Amino acid sequence: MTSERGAVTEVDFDGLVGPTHNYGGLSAGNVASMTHGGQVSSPKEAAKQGLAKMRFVSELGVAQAVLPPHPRPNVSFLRHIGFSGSDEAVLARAAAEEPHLLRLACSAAAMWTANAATVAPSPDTRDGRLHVVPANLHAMTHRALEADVTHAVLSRIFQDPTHFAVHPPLPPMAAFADEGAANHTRLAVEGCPAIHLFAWGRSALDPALRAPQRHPGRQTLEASRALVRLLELPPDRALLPQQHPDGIDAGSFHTDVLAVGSGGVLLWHELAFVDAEGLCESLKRALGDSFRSVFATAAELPVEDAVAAYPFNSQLLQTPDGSFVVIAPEESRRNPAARAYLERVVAEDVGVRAVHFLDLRQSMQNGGGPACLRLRVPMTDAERKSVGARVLVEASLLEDLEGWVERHYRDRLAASDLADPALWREVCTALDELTQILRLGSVYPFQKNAFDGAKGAR
Ligand code: SUG
Repeated sequence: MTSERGAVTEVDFDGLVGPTHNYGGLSAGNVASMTHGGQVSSPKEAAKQGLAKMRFVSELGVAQAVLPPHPRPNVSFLRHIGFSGSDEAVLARAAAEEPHLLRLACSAAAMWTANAATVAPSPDTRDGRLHVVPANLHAMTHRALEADVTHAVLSRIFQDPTHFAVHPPLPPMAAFADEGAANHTRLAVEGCPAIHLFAWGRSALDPALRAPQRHPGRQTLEASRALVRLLELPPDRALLPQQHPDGIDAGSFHTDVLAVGSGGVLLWHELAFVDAEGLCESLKRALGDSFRSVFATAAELPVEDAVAAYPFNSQLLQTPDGSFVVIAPEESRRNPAARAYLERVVAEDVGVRAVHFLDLRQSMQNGGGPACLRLRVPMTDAERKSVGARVLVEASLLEDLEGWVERHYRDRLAASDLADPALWREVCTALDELTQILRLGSVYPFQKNAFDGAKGAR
């Protein structure tokens, strides 16, 4: 099955922040998550900040789309691990006996859709289709719970087999731990085939390769190799650099904490990858003189500042006039070294004309900046037309989503609220309504299986 190979335009699929957004302190190696664990969150503010970013991006003329939150608390998971009775009893028992497990089951981490999947667009693949591999997120328990619903949602959106192939996630095994597009960068310039970077933090099978010491290397080399095969990419258009172990140990749990690339431009920190010089040479060979990069040394931008302020966790967006803009978190404006680096990006002749700083504090406090909140899907016009749900953002959809958040979200959420059965009922009502707004059909277990329903007292 081959679709016509046409020009692609990037569509940014942002995760809509879920009604249980909270600070669970769940992600070892993610400095912000570890620092803010236990604090009171505001799901409503978080969702509004995310929607404001979507509005800003679509007003720049960049194609924007949305992916829905997952049902949380994950009552199915709690039942699977032995909590029984009515939904209320399941939540009460988990809260009393295993509060940490309840926090895992309540995480709204699916909002960071850079981790939803890895995508190869149709001009790059051998069969001319757009390929998607949902991430198994095996490295973190609260995130591994996302794979099934993500797979169901992406299969629904990209359901037309003439254009799309949605694969199952990689096997849920430590050797194939896959974090999705957060470790993947596609660089493409006029006149030569795109090149894909698949970065990894550790090898499951080759103990000789240096691994980080303090924090987990989430993505494996073996997973990255499997992705190249599944995405139908020619092996000579894929590079597999290692994430720098010192970068991971400093808090760069994903590549996108220290690097972002798009078109022919790469913004990166010296602790993003092992052998930065060798990688730069390979990219110049693959992309020619059109490849541009703005490299930050640790002397210019200490890694601690890069991890705290997230200047690389920016969106590098091509606007309709062909120039690029950077969407950076407000924290990067306040950090002098991060801000000076981004000013240098604009001053240098790499085609970036402006930096816009947005307030995403609720997400940032869990380690998720602008780049974490979006999955990039380069698509042809024909592919966009065949999307099987109302997820491409236009003004009326944004208004519908803003009204939906206003009606259903709480202003504040503390750890002690997570077992509140009313919260679970609110979530089911809200998400059921959302699937109608987005015309997604029944993608959630609680919609398919009365066993998990909000009403169900058994
Ligand atoms: O996997 N935080 C996410 C942040 C993901 C950021 N994504 C990218 N870099 N692309 C993570 O560590 C924290 C949840 C908590 O502690 O409540 C969390 O899962």
